Amino acid sequence: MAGRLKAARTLQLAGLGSEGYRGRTESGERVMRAHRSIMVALAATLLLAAPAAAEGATDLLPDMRMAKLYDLDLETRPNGRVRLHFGTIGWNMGDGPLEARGRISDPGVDYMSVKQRIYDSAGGHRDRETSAVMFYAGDGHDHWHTRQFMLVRMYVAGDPSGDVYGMRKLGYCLIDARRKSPPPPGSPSTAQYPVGSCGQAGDTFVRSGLSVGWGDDYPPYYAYQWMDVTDLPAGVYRICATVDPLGEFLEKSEVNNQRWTDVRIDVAADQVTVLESRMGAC
Ligand SMILES: [Ca+2]
Ligand SMILES: [Ca+2]
Repeated sequence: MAGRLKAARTLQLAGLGSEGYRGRTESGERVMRAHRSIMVALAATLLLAAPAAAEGATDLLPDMRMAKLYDLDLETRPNGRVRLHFGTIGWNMGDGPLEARGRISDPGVDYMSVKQRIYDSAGGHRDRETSAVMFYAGDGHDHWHTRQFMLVRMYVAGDPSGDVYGMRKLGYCLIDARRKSPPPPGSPSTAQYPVGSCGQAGDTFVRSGLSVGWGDDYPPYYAYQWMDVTDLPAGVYRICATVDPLGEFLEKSEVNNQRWTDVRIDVAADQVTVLESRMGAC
């Protein structure tokens, strides 16, 4: 594992990034800058008046769930700090895609406001405003991310209100990186939100998402897929992972977004052991 981590990190340092090139824009999205404020106001009005779905049609909602954290491992850095690495995947197991459409609505800001596009059974769709935002990161993940799409916290097992020993708010690009096996009904066999969906610097519109049965996979060697455990006393800890922790995206079920993983960590012995992992409230 250590060798793989090292090799992967070298790639990141070389500027290649772990996720590679992602640079797609939607044609025609750059036009009418001068009319944007008017367009935004008009869109808001239309949204208020928009029906939930065409008559007789039902929403095909996404349903995010946390996969098991994978490849947990300790890494000692050259400066002596110790990191607990982990891989995360959020699956969409719903009836329709989770589609996040980011747009810079004001030339004066450096983030994108995000709308969720919800498709329906009649072949239509509607867009709903969200409080989510996308930000651009050039840390080897050179594309736009939906901020805090996943939250990972670690505390002493059995003491959820006690001290937090590690926390990550993970921004996600949201692409069809991996298909669940076996896939659920309605899962497209090819990625509908491919590498490149998360755009590049300078883009003003991004259409990213997760198809049914697909997940965006953030392996343990990606940026921020670790917590500093240098001074952590040996013991059993619970890692609580939540997808869409702020409830920004509408889903078929909002109560299945958490998974807990109990791990025994002994930094001095260079050991981390997964004891149990289950989907459910932490
Ligand atoms: Ca869910
Ligand atoms: Ca949600």
